[in-house]
Amino acid sequence: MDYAASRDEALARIAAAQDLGALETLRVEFLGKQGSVSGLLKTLGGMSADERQAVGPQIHALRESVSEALTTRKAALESAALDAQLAVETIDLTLPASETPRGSIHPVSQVMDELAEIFADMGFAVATGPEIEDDWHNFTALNIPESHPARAMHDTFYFPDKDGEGRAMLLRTHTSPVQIRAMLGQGAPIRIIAPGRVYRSDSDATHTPMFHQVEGLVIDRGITLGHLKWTLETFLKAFFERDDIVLRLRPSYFPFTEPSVEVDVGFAIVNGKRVLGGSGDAPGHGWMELLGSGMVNRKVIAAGGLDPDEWQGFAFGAGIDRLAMLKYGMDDLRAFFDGDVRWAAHYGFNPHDVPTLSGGVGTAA
Ligand code: 2NL
Repeated sequence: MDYAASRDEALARIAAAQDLGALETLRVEFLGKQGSVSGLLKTLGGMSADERQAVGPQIHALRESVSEALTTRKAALESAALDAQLAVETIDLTLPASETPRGSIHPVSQVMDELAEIFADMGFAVATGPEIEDDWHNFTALNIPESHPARAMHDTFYFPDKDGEGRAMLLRTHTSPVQIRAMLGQGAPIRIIAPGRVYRSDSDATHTPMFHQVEGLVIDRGITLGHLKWTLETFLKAFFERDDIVLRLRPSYFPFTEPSVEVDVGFAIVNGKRVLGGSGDAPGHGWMELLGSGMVNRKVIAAGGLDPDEWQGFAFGAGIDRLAMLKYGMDDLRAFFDGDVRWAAHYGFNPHDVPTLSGGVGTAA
C-alpha cells in the first residue's frame, strides 16, 4: 500500500478545509474510532512480526502527519476567525459611558435630614426609640390617663401582648415616648428632636395609618415661651429658606403641655397656590396651622424623673409628611407610601447632595 500517497491526499484535504466544522469532519474521517487511519493501525495487530516491522513505522508516521496537519490547520482557521471578528467589531472609546441607574432619597428621608441639620445648628441631638411601646410611655407619662378622651382621639393600634402592668402593648401614636425615655435615661438639661414613624388607625385622602412625626424637647432652667417662639421661628425660616416667615401663636390644649399653643404661619396666594411668607393678616393672605407646641406640663416633667420646680421646658410636634408636601409641592399624601418609582424619581433627591445650612438644605435633585 502506498502510504505516502494516502498521506499526501489527506494533507491536501486538511489544508483545503474552509472552516472548523469541515476540519472536524476530516478528523473523524481519519482519526475517529471508525477512521481510515485508525483502521490501518488496527491491521497491525493481525500481522507477523516481520510485516509489522516493515509497515508499522509508515502507518505511525502517517497518523503523526495527519494529526499534526489537523492541529496546524485548526490553529490557522481559529486565528483567521478571530481576525475576521476583530475586523468588523469596533469599540468607540470616546462614547460617554452608559449611566448607572441610581436610586433617589425619599422626600421624608430628605426632610428628616434637613431637620437634623437645622436643629443640630441650634444644639439639638437626634433621639430615636422603639415603635412598639407600652401604655405608660405612650400615654400615662404624657398625662393622658385611662378613659381620657385624648386616648380615644389617637385611634391606637393595640397588640395582643400585654406589658408588665397587664396593659396592651401598642404602636406608638407619637414620638413623645422617645422624649420621656430621654428624660429618664439622660436627665436634664435636654435638647433633642425625635423624628420617626408613628401609627394611628386612620385612613383617607389626607391620613395614612403610618405617618412621620418630629417632636422637639428642650429642658433646662428658666425656659420660657420666648425660647419656644424663637426656636420655632428660626427653624421655620431655615427650613422654608425664607426670611419673611411670620408666626402666630394661638392658645390651644394638649394634656402634655401647659400652656399649649398652636403655631400658624402666614401665607400668600400666588398664582392660585399658597406660598408661605408674610403676615397672614395682609389682604389676600391667610394663616395656616403648622405645628402644636407648649410648655411641658409639670406632671410630664415629674414623670420624666425631674423636679418641675428646678427644670422647665418646651416641646413641639409637627407632621414630617406635611412639612415635605408644603415645601416640595406634592398634593397627595398616599403617593408617599405607594412605592411607585416614577414618583420617587420625580420627587426624590440626589443621594450625593447632603443637606447643609451653607449649601442649601433642600436642593432639588
Ligand atoms: C401636634 C402636637 C405636640 C408635644 C407634641 C410633647 C412631648 C413631651 C412633653 C410635652 Cl415629652 N410635649 N410633645 C407637645 C405639644 C404638641 O404635638 O399637633 N403634633 C402633630
